Amino acid sequence: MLPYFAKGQVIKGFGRGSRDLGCPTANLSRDAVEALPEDFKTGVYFGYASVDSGKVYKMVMSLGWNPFYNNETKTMEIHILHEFESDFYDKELRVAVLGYMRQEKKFGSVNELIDAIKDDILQAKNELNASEFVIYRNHSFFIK
Ligand code: ADP
Ligand code: RBF
Ligand code: MG
Repeated sequence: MLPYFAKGQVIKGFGRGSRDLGCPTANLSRDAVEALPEDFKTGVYFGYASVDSGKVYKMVMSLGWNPFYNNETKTMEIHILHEFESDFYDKELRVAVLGYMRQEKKFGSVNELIDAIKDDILQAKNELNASEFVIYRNHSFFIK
């Protein structure tokens, strides 16, 4: 199943990523979620992403129903490991999904979720330095 390449528009969610978790996640449009193979596992992944064919950055992705919040729809949410100057709603987001880290969990408190996300980011940063993954930064998928 991996690597998996996806692209779609960035849509509006509930605004919880930045507000509650201190971790903004760019939510991909429904067509991107529907294009996923049926047996594509929900959970937390790492890979690379670009906005509007700009620079390619490391990313972490959460795919699923956000059990902590009991979402009714499946979402594909990408946190890019880069500080952006402004929002990028409606822009085109491209992601190369390269590795699986864990299942989504229903944590007992928002702080446990925040700590888990911090660990995911550290793990992703490390894993993505491996040469087998670094090559994807220059993959033709990211070139307009
Ligand atoms: P929403 O629920 O609408 O997805 P979030 O609180 O999760 O709201 O914030 C996501 C938005 O923040 C993205 O759509 C994007 O426009 C913006 N954003 C800014 N920096 C980042 C980043 N590093 N990674 C992902 N999104 C970011
Ligand atoms: N939501 C969960 O309910 N359980 C999780 O284990 C979980 N892990 C996540 C890991 C990462 C790296 C990210 C970026 C998000 C994760 N989420 C998880 C999704 C989170 O609840 C969601 O991004 C916010 O609710 C904002 O939409
Ligand atoms: Mg979001």
